[in-house]
Amino acid sequence: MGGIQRRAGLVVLVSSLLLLAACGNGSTGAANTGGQTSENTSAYTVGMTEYEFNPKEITVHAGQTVTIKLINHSKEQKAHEFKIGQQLVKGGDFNDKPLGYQVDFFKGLKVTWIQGSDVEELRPGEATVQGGDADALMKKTLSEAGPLEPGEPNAFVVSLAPGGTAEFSFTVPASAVGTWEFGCFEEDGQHYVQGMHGQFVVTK
Ligand SMILES: [Cu+2]
Repeated sequence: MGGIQRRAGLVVLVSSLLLLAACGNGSTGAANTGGQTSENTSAYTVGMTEYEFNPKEITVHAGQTVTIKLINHSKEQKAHEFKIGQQLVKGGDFNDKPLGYQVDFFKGLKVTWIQGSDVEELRPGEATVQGGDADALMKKTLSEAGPLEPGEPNAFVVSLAPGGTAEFSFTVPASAVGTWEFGCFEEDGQHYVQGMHGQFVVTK
């Protein structure tokens, strides 16, 4: 009898592990609006188009390892980018162009680069970005995209050509608890102005 109970326990354990594995791998669904969440990891697929992100709100927990997969679904052959921060910064002759955020969510974080295709720009800002072809992409960004625009805060940013994808992960620090924003500032901030931003909420 003890043997049967033990085996039943093992079956439950194996099933739970399989379930966890299935959750961790998520992010292939076309209509993915939420994260596949287990206790310490969550994965989000974030679609980018004119001029919005889908989903528009992401909620994560401090201590979680979060994987974000970006897909540029542009129908107008436009590049789109992804930044997370607080305190909008504007520039331009009339101080009316959103350029980014004063506070970069990724500052001091370690970002693991998993994969990317048709990546136009990968800037580390003040994050440490490692893995995959991150080094080559960052070098390419420096040589092709050049320095930041005047007044543009130095921040972690991924910009994708139409059809491009990028996948990266990071662990959310306890100090990040609060409400952040993610946004796209392409075309002198016009994408942001047209509504291309969303909420990134970090709970305890
Ligand atoms: Cu955009």
